[in-house]
Amino acid sequence: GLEACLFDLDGVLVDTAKYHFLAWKKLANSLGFDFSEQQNEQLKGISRVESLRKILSWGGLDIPQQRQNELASLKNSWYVDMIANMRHEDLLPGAVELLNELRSNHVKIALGSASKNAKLILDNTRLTPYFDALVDGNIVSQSKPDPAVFLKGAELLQVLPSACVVFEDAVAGVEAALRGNMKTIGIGDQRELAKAHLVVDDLTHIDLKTIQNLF
Ligand code: B16
Ligand code: MG
Repeated sequence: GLEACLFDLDGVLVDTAKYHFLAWKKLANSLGFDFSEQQNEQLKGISRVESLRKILSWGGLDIPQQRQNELASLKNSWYVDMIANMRHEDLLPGAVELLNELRSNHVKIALGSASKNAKLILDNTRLTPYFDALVDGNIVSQSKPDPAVFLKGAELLQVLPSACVVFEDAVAGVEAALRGNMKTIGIGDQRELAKAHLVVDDLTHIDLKTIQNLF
């Protein structure tokens, strides 16, 4: 049965996916090209360096590693400016209600995010106290769809992967959860996230009962 819930951050608990998109778009535009919202789906859940590599390939640009590092830092500085004023009120609908219900029912909770900015966002939105374990891009370098970020979370919580449910908005994240032998709930578009065990628009559609029914 259910023992733990593992949450992705961007696009599941907080609405930061739009800021990643805006910052990457600004970078691409500064390099003389653009990319679509459809292409942006492929960047969700993917690490910063991997994202940049994909974007540069879309623009047909071959850029030396040193310059790539500078571009990644530049994008991050824009992104950090955009999230600097995030508050508790910026959490996605249903997030706090679900976290409260899980805590009062003693379901363990971990974060499984690719982001190196995760701690900053959790602190600004006052979510940190909900988590029994935090796994982010500073701890795990393998990018989703590699399951490492979620397997590490299960390990820290001392639960089996098969007793975990992963909440994800990214195709790569759903794939990572499945490869880790975990149940997964997709947040977003049904067609995009078809491989998930269940897909909903947002966390208001989820309570403990819905999660337990997956087992
Ligand atoms: P950063 P998640 C991911 O977070 C984002 O979905 C992805 O768009 C981003 O590139 C990645 O974090 C790295 O973020 O640049 O802040 O280290 O969805 O896994 O919580
Ligand atoms: Mg995400």
